[in-house]
Amino acid sequence: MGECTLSAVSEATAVAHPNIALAKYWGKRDVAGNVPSVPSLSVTLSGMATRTLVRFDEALAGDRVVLNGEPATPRAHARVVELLDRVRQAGGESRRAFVQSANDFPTASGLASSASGFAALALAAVRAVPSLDWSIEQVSDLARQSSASAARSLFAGFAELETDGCARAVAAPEHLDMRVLVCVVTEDKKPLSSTSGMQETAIRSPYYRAWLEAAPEIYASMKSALAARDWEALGELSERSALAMHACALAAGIFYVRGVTLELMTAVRSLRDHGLAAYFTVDAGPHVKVLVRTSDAARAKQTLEGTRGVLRVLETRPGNGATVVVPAEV
Ligand code: 2P0
Repeated sequence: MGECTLSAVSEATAVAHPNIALAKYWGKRDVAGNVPSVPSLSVTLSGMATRTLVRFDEALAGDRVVLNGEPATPRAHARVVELLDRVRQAGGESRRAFVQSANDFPTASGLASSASGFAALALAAVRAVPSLDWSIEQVSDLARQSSASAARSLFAGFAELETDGCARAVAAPEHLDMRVLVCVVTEDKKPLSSTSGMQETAIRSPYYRAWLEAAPEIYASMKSALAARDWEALGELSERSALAMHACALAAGIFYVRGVTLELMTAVRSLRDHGLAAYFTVDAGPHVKVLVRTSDAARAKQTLEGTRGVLRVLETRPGNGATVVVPAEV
């Protein structure tokens, strides 16, 4: 019997932040192993967070999962248990767990809640098993198996996820003077999960092959632009990646964008026409994330807030990776 089963209860709480892919991942090379077909490059954001407690407890007969104050749906419960089972298997752990997780932003809406959620869950679960002494790369690999984008949220600042499934940090948060204005346009959950959207795209989009060719080129150019701190190139490549991803999905009949999404994209272009170097990106949801320099943030925010259909604009910036917090901070 392992050391971890000696005590009745062991727990850890982790905080993780969403990350926004600037060079997008869309499509899986290995569906069962959840390995992406294309490399991606992201920025982890402070200003939005998931907080997750995992408590292994001898007294529990089964895993109990509470998400945002409610018992998890059967599907969410199953995804959490799958991750816990991997941790139990690796750590010789037999106890069931109580999991409590909450986001301070809308869930499953295209704001990368699965990225921060699975990053926080993976870190808390691993650190709650005393016999597991995993590196952050191992925790990232565990998170990736549940949600590929989550692999990137373990790392601070700019991170990448390669097609071998490995994620790593590329540049520190302070590498670039950047704000990300997250334009929230709905509190609703998205009608189609990213996982299903990707599968449908791969099967039905006549442009899927073109995406598989274009995405690695965009990623490689973006990595160079980031290294060179070339703001305009980074911004243009971010737009190109988002547009290529959405065009590819759209051709398969999958659209995450709404009217307000297009209005915001147009507003960003208009800001640029007026000399403000703002660039957009859009994930698997209708919200628009706008990249601006710090000195332009207030002006851009005002324009975006004034666009009809925008509920609010969150000002975020490149931030920390996932961390374990002491219970007093919870
Ligand atoms: C990304 N997205 O690179 C892309 C861009 C959304 C648009 O990864 O199937 O929750 O669990 O690996 O990671 C969102 O999908 O999907 C995502 P799975 P995930 O951030």
